[in-house]
Amino acid sequence: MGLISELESLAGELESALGQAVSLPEVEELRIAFMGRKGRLAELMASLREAPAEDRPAIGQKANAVKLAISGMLEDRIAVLRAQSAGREDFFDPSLPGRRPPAGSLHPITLVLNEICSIFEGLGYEVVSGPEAETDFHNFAALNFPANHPARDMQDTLYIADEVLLRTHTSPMQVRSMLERKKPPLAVIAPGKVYRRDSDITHSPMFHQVEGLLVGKDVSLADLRGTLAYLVRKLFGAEARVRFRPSFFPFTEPSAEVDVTCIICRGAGETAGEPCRVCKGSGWLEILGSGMVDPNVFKAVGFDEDCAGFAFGMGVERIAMLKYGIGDLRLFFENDMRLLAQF
Ligand code: 2U9
Repeated sequence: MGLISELESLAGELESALGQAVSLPEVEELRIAFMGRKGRLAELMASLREAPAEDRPAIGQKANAVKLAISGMLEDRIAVLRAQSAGREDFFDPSLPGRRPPAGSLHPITLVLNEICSIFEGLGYEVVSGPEAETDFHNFAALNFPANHPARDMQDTLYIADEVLLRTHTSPMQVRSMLERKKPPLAVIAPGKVYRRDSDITHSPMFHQVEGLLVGKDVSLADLRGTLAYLVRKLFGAEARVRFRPSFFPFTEPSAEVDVTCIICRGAGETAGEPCRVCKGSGWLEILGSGMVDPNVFKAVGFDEDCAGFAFGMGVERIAMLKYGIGDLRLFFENDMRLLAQF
């Protein structure tokens, strides 16, 4: 580009930069950048020496005109900004760009809840939600908890009245779904808040669960295993494997705790020759409880004795800690922007 056209485009550049400048310091910065001793104009003038002698007068003339034009533009902008800041609160410049409000984001627990729900929606499950204050029947009795079961104790459960409590799991929603549906088949997923009389570094009095229930004919433990293997591969990646360990819950028989291959050491049990710190060297992490629905549960909701079903439940905070590498449960409840802004 010739010097003349470079000089011409300088004025245009400053004009658009000034349009963005909303404060006097910004205008001053532009003045220095364009008209300062080492500014854009000075730079162009310095190369005047290299121009052919016969072109120099024309270039010099152009340079003077541009200098005049850009100092005029700077002065005009300064005058506008001064008028604005001189207490004229009614001053409104419709050409100024709007200020973008900071965008929020979803809480990591919500992200994991949504992800698990959509995995099961893809399998045809219906997402159900309902009351957090529940009756003893929906939370305990229908789920085959005996009258003297320790979980029913005031020490473990938050009671509102004699027979009314804050649900200790989302299972009452599956009880409600079965009562509403009256007969199989049924496949529901119940996400939500649950409450327990528990509070220390690794327990919060409120936390989140996702539970699932599938009831039909000839539903087997193999269906449960396949479903949970599918879930962990969606959640943790195609390499993730599951392992079942025998366990006990009042509402399932048989019952199993489910482990996934450690997401840090991928099941090896060690990283760089040291025992893996996340799985403590075992190569496995516990993430779920599950089992075949106990016939007593079907009896309580009036389902035929010959139906069969599986159920499972998981703590969402635990899954989110593993998935995002969050080491402390309390971080989920403190609403510290330094954590939340990362999602
Ligand atoms: C009905 C029948 C059966 C839901 C199940 C578990 C196993 C389980 C825990 C995981 C970690 C709770 O958040 S946690 O502490 N859950 O181990 N839950 S089977 O079984 C049901 C639910 C409803 C009608």
